[in-house]
This record gives sequence, structure tokens and C-alpha cells, in this order.
Amino acid sequence: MPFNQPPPQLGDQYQQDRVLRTYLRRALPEAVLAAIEPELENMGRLAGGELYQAQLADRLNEPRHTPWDAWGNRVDLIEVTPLWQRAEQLAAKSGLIAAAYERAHGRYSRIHQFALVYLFTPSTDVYSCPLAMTDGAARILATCDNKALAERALPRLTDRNPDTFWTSGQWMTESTGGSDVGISETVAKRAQGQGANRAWRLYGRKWFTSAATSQMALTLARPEDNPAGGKGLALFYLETRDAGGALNNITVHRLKDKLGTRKVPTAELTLDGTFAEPLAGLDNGVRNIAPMLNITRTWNSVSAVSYMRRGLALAADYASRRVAFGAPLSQKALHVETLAGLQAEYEAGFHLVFAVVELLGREEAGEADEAQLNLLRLLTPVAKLMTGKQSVAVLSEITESFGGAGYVEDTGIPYLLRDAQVFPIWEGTTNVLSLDVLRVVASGRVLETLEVEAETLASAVREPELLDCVRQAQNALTHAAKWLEGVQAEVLEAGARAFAMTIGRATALLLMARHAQWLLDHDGDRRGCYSALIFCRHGVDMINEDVVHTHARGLMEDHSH
Ligand code: MFK
Repeated sequence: MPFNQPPPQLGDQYQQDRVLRTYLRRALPEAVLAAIEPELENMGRLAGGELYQAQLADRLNEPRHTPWDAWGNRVDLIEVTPLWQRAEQLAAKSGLIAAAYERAHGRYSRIHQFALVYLFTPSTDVYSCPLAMTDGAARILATCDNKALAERALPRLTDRNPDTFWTSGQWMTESTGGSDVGISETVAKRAQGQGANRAWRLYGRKWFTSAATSQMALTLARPEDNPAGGKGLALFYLETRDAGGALNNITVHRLKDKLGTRKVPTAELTLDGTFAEPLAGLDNGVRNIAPMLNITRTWNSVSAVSYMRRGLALAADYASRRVAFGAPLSQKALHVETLAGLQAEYEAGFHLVFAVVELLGREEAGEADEAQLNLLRLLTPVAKLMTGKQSVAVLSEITESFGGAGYVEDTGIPYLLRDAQVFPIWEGTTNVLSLDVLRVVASGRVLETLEVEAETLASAVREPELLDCVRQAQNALTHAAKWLEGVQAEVLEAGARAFAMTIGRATALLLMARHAQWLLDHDGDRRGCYSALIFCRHGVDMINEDVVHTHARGLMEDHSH
């Protein structure tokens, strides 16, 4: 018999997730954990079992767009994959949106929701994408003054019944790009005598509409005669089909041929007189859609850490089965060193993201003070940009850790890396978010607030080797604050990414150290210390004063040589 390598196995994704389970024990009151644990156990079992098997079996399926029917009618039918159909049902039944709005556990409700999302996401082929936008739309509807629209759509977006559950799109990106939203070209014209939901008609082309199968969307358009720029845009609500099921003057041109997230039916479409209704006045569209972006960015961050966790679960299992040079890889020092480095990066991302989730839950429960609101505004883009980058680096190494098998499609490994590449791009690139971080910091005493929070986290730590991590994290924050003072504008912009990463890595390290101390105190478990120490060794302070921006300018000045 020739040799056949046993493939990696995935077990119960809740029971086997030490990081999630110890975090929940620390962060939640016992009664809340006891109440939500059966749901987490169920999702963990499904994610590592039935859903994972269904995902492997579904590998070659992709969504299909049928523009015309046999008789020449334009139908623009989009069929999603079998796993996506199942994921939609499961998402509704499991309350992946509802949990955040029912608020059964007060300020812990976002932890409840996102712990489920984190387990669900890597086994459902980025169905988290329409869910993220649905959550963002629900947040806007729940907080806007438009009672009629809120009453119509919010109960559907937060429904637990799959038959009546709606998802929402966020149709923002146009062919002018996804970053500089203020230059969007879609125009809005008043529609005469059309009644509710039909007061305006939109004309334009939307270029990256990932939830093309959703029942509604929030979108931006410029009311006629409004000025240029983001202030001249308005936020609109639209339903994609009328009561008879016909598309609302929307033509789907094609689905994108993307590097990853292949199961997501991302479409290019034209709005040609699409009926819509303004949600929050007739201007300040960018400001008004920003709350949605902050929610989708949080989903992006949770998804990024969930992908890292999935890669590590598979790689660690494989290392115990794969024997080479006389022993399983799990006993080889260099392999262990490599996986531990990835584990430490993932744990850092996990703690940073769930700190954002906690703050979001506090905000929505009306229990956040001004300092916590500032931290939420700062750490939302920081967590998104840091985990987006980490996920690509970690999943590239994970792919390599399987050797050639990691490069072969039907092992089910390569899609992780391809999908991960969307995390730094979707919902704001690393650079765009880094500039957002600079704006947040310039808007008030946000860094001082972070330094106070750092002090609080540091005060929870006693273990000597963790104290060194804490010192390095606090020094990095002090250095970042000092660097900002008096730095020339172009150097400030050039250094924005290093600055944002320093904020992210230092905050993550402090959160890790606090958790590690808790783990030591409660379980005598040193693994939290090890991950903090390894992460700290990778580097926290990313600001390099010696980098002179004129070198970059000089190097990139002329591309022809
Ligand atoms: C899963 C499958 C995926 C398929 C593939 C996907 C591929 C990619 C598809 C995409 O294109 S995703 C792209 C998503 N795009 C974004 O997330 C937007 C990225 N750009 C930004 O975030 C820019 O910073 C921004 C558009 C906001 C800049 O526009 P402006 O017009 O220069 O806005 P400005 O002046 O910075 O902010 C306008 C207002 O909004 C300000 O408030 P005021 O009017 O009161 O001064 C800001 O404070 C506020 N604001 C901006 N960002 C905010 C915010 N408020 C709260 N939170 C924020 N994050």
C-alpha cells in the first residue's frame, strides 16, 4: 500500500477553543454565560462538524447570475450556493442579528452575538458579509428619526424566522472607488406623487454590491442641485423588489470574478430610476452612513480573527498527524515555534476585537461614558486594520504549514488565504483606516483616554514577566503620542499606518497581559503569559523615527527605471 497522509480533522469549535472560552468566563457574569452557552455549544458542534463537511462538499459551487429568461425577459436572477441557503436559515434562527437588538443580556448582548458569529463565520463561506451589512442597516434604522421606515424594516432585519428574515445591502462603492466616497456619481431626483418609499428615484452605477440578493439596501446618492463631496450626498433606503417581485428598476450586469470570497454574489448594477426614500435628511450622507461602517468594520474584525482561529485549528491538528523526519510535526521545534508565533498574533487580534465588541455593547446599552465612546471610535478602525493584516500573514503561514497540500484546492485549505485577503480591503483599506485613526486622534483627547485605559489594564497585572510586556506596551503608547507632537504634515500622513499599528499592538498586548494574569490566578494556566511574551517579541512599537519620508518619495518618483 502506498502511503496516504491522514487529512486534518476539525473538532467541536466551541469546546476546543480555549481562547474564546476563557475570555467568556472572564468577561461575562456567570448567569449570562450559563444562559448563552447552550447556543455556543450548538454552533461550535455545527461549525466543526456538519457545516464544515457541507462546506467541503460545496467547494466547487459558485453563485450564478441569469440575466434573461428563455423568453427574452430581463430577470437578473441570482442563485446562491446550497451552503449559503443553509447559512441564511441558520443565521436567522440563531439570532445572529437579533441577539444584538433583543438585548436580552444588556451590555453583554454584543459579546453574545459576536461569539456566535465568530463560531459561525469560517464554516459558512463568508455569509457573514450580508449579515454584517444587515446589522449595519439595523443599527441605522434603530437610531434614525424615520419611524415609518424603522417600523417597516427593523423587525424583518432582526427576525429569527428564516421565512420572514430580511438581509440588507450597503451599496456604497461606485466605479469612482470605495475609499473616496464623496466623489460618488449616483444622483437622486424627486419622484412626483408616488407615495411612501417612492419619493425619490436614483440613477447611477453601483460597483461592488455584495448583498445583491438582499431585500433592501442602504445607499448614497446626491440629490439634484446638492454640492459636490460627502456632505452633498444623502443616505437612502430602498427595497430591491416591488410587491409583485419585480426588481426596482435595477439591472444586474454581472457578478465579480474575485480572488476570494467566491461564494459571495458581489454584483455590478445600475440604478435606473430606482425608488428610494431618504433616511436622514438630504445631505451629510457620509456622516450618516458612518455608523453602518463602524458595525461592518467590527464584523470584518471578528471574521478576520475567526479565520485565523480556523487556520490554526486545522494546522495544529495536522501537525499531530503529519510525520516527517521521524516524528510528528507537533514535536518538531521549528514547526512548534512557527505555529506558536501565529497563535500569539491571533490571540492578540482576538482580545483587541472583543474589547471593541464590549465597548459597542456598552454604548448600545447606554452604559458607556465619554471616555469609552472615544475608545470605541478609536479602536474600531484600529482593530479592523490590525486584524485584516494579521489574517493574511497568518493564513499565508498556515497554508505553508501544510506544505504542498496547503496549495492544493481539494484539501480545502487555499480558500482560507484567498478569503482572508478581503479583510484588509473590504470596509476601508489599511491606509484609509490609518488616516481615519489620525483624524480621530486629532479630534480630541483620545490618546490621553487610551493612556488612562492602559494604566487601568496595567494595574491588573502582577506577574513579573508580564510586567515587562506591560512596560513595553505603555512605552510604545507614550512614544506614539510624542511622535504626533510637532511632526510635519507629510511625515504624519506617511507614518499613519505605523502609528495606527502601534496603537493596536500596544493595546492588544495590554489586553493579553490582563487576560494572562486572570488565567494564572483562576486556572494556574501559563499559556496566556506565553502568548503575550511571544507577541511582545514580535514587536509592538512600529514607529521608526529614522524612516525619512524623502527616501520613499525619491525611490518612487520615477517608475521607468
Ligand atoms: C465579502 C465580500 C466582499 C467583496 C469584495 C469587496 C471589495 C471591496 C469593496 C469596497 O469597496 S468596500 C469599501 C468600503 N468603503 C469604506 O469603508 C469607506 C472608506 N473610506 C472612508 O472611510 C473615508 O474615511 C470616508 C469615506 C469616511 C472619507 O470621506 P469624507 O467625505 O472625506 O468624509 P469625512 O469628512 O472624513 O467625514 C464626514 C463625516 O463623517 C465627519 O463628520 P462631520 O460631518 O460631523 O464632520 C466624520 O467625523 C464622520 N465620519 C467619518 N468616518 C466616520 C465618521 N463618524 C463616525 N465613524 C466613522 N468611521
